[in-house]
Amino acid sequence: MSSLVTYKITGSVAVLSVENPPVNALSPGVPEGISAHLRTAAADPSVKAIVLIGGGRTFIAGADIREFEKIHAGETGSLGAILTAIHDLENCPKPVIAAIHGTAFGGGLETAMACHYRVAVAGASVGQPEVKLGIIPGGEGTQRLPRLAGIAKALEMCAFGDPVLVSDALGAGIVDEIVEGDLLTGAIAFAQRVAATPPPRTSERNEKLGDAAGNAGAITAAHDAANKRLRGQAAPHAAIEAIEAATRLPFAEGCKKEAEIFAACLSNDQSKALIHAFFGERTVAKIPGIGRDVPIIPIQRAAIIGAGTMGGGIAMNYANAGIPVLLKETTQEALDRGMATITKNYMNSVKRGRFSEAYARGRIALIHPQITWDGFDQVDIIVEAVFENMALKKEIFAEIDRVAKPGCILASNTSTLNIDAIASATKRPEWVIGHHFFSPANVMRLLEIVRGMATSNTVIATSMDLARKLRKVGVLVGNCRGFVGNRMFAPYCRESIFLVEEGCTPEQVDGALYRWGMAMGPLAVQDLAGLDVGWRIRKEYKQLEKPGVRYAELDSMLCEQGHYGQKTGKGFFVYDENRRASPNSDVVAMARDYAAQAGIAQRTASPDEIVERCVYALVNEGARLLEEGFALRAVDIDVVYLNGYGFPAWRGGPMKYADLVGLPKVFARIREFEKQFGHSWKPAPLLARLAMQGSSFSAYDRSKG
Ligand code: 3H9
Repeated sequence: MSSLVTYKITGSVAVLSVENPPVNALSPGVPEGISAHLRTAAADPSVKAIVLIGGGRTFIAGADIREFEKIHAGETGSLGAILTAIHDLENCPKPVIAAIHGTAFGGGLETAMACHYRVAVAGASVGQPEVKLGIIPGGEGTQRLPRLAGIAKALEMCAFGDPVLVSDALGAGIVDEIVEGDLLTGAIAFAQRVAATPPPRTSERNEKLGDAAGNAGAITAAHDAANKRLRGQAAPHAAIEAIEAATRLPFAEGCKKEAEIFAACLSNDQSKALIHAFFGERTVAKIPGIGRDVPIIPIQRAAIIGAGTMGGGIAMNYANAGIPVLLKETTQEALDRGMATITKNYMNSVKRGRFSEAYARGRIALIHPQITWDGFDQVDIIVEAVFENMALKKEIFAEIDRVAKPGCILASNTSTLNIDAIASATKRPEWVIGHHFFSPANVMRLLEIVRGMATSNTVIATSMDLARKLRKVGVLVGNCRGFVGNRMFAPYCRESIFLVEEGCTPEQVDGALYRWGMAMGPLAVQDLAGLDVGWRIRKEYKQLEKPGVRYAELDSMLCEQGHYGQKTGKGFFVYDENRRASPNSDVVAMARDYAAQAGIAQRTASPDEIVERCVYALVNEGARLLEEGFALRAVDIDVVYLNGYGFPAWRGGPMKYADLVGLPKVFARIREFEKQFGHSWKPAPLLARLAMQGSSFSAYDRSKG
């Protein structure tokens, strides 16, 4: 008998408990165990009813997503047993009660819906999150959920994948009762109450379905909402299609339709990309060589230096995590400005209904503004967030080295500067690390954690743990110019400007990438960040530019005319007072004149070429970072791009996207670009090697070469 599902009898009730930590996924052995124990219970005359519960912290959180990866890799997954268990549950002649705590997600909710009743504890949640993995419910959820909760609720849950709290699930009819106190005791009591009544089957309940004509409006509205909220994704529409089938087909035929759509989604690249993103977010937390035995410093108090846009946003992150934070500026005026922005941001969230006013005030009270170093000797971490100037940063680190207590982490929010050089201003470089937040720091999920030469394992492990507490995705990266994200972003931006210099309009360039799935086009992003940032850096490093190499000039030309992007109202686009963009015809004329003078041929590039030029520039630089060891794995690069740069998750991230296109194809195209555009397109040696071997970035392990 399966050890993944245990069997116990309490009085006249058989209790089946799924014991597959950490989340009781329906891995091979679990559905088989459920089916086997159901047979035992059905055959035992002393058993009058059955409870299905999850051991540990949750009910069943879904099918085992690793099985989908196996199917993607061409192996056979074991999903058939899940459907068998679902049928066995519903067809069981004795009432089966699902007892839910934690999460009943995906195949877990489908299992619960095949039971005859569902009871849950108050903190539990249910959901059909499959669309977040690029698939649809495949355990007949698209046919049972509308029968329990009605079409509108089923559309919302299956097309958008967000979890539903038990109180809401009770109102919707998904859950029959909320249990106060111990779940198992409550479930057994419920089972005893219903033991004598014939078990109701969800598949036979048609009263909430309505008909195709009556549901047409809701179906159309759901497609429209999916186009807006989940632009470019196929699975939400597929889920809507499966639910629509429930409105016009008998249950068994609806299930057949669901199976067809499920299989089509599973063979789609979008599911490969989204499953890669799901595991990627969890993989980046695992740092080779830093195990669970490395001690983590509890961060109870923090301090931030600099109350500008970044410093203020970082302070909000700490406050949101309940960590009191000192916020230091050099003048009272700058401090007041910083605190006013923080207060405004919190009050905007109150207006939008995200926080209550009391909650926002409580968070603001955790931020202590000051112009002195008072209390800096008490904190567990100091984060420097002043503007990018090495001399200033060194001065600050020398000072915090003097004031900080031993064992305090000294972090810099630098986005480009050398962490080792900053650490050299202290006598404790092992305590120095980069914490590169992304703007707006209270919104963007990415935190690049930059390891210096001397940074200790404890400081790294604490930073990774802290990232999670701050609700960020922490990615450990090496110390090179621009680290992972910005080093790759430079060639991406370069190509977008080259394309304009060659005759594309900014609307064509940004439009192609936006339609491809990027959250914003690259030129609009540069306008938002401020064109002057790159212009100033470029002037500082002018002496490093190589003769005979083409550099993007149009952004510098705009800056020389005082056009820095959104902040001056003009850049690659023109901005009105509401920051709405419209075309800047001067750019096209400027590009034409510059191209004539620099001998750059004018041509039109197709949307495909625009995407290839920009995205393959990311891939080529990513391959270099990977080979040089500045990124631990290809997936770390993907997670950086998915969480910090608006790269569409359903394309997997730049490296996964290249794997899905096929590295030989990407390599061949980059060689063509090299012939056409020269030196900047020299293929990364790792890309060339993996393409020749027919391998992939995902399979690459630097330690094995
Ligand atoms: C489905 O059900 C399709 C059906 O319709 C088809 C039927 C035929 N499988 O997130 P955590 C791992 S599709 C395998 O850190 P938390 C996770 O990788 C599925 N592994 O914990 C991690 O491993 P590691 C629908 C899974 O407490 C560990 O468990 N269900 C699965 O922050 C802990 O995870 C979903 O999409 C899984 N299903 O959050 C639910 N789930 O320690 C996906 C987790 O090695 N899961 N793992 O890094 C979640 O949303 C969250 O994990 C959950 C817990 C909220 C459950």
